[in-house]
Amino acid sequence: MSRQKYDQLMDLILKSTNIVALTGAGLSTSAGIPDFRSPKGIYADPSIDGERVFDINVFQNDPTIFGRFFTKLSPQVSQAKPTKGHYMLKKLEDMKKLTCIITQNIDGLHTLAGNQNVLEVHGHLREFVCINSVHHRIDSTKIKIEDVEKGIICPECGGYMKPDIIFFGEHVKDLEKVLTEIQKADLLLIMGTSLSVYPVSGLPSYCKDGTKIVIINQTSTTLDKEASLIINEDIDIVAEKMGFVSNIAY
Ligand code: CNA
Repeated sequence: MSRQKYDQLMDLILKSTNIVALTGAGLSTSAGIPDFRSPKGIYADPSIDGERVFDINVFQNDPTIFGRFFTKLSPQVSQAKPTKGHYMLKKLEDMKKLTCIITQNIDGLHTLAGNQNVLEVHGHLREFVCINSVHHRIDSTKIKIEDVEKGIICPECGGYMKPDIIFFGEHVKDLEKVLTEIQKADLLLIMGTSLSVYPVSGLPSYCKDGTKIVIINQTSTTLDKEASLIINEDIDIVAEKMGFVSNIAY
């Protein structure tokens, strides 16, 4: 990657006062959590039925398909630590440049890195919630992972419980706040997402006129034509080359 692209990125950052980051699974691959669509991603695993695993209607009838997937994913997430890419965003917040992170990730690593204003639009794994009522919740630490495969039963109503993440067919979280934040952005920093999941893929269209869009992603995305700058590179390398993570010990 030419140095010129990093200089362009720094220039855009320095000229901005309200950066909003829109992040996806690519930010956490170097932490050992696979993404969906890369060659080694979750959808490439033949033991996982990618079409049905996050389908809420399937889950209601048979929680074991998701349960088998979760049993694999959960240890990967609980052992993961924030990456250089996460710390780059923490640094931008400390510099009073970054005002919000809108993430599709469910791994909680932005918060672990110390960022304050994180909107987890696809939810998180910290709690299990009943499919019948959002008020029936259990702290995930109280759930034995080996029980998830056969289905966790809600102690209040007997329905199935799932982690508080969004399945296909459910509404994303915090949409109003997300739109407010994105409309304030003067720079939208898109990192580690193929932008192929709706409605997040449509969020950049809510930016006000003149908002710059930067994409840092290993492969092309559906929004490349709209971007002021595209860096097709490993996010951790970008974070290092930009000098944002020099003080982090790994
Ligand atoms: P995706 O469609 O798998 O896209 C990920 C993108 O990241 C791909 O375009 C990759 O090329 C790119 N990428 C992977 N590693 C790197 C890297 N090191 N540096 C730069 N780019 C990289 O995943 P999306 O996030 O776009 O899709 C949204 C889904 C994925 C959401 O529903 C998430 O909940 C879901 N997901 C989340 C996690 C997590 O929380 N860590 C893991 C897997 C899936």
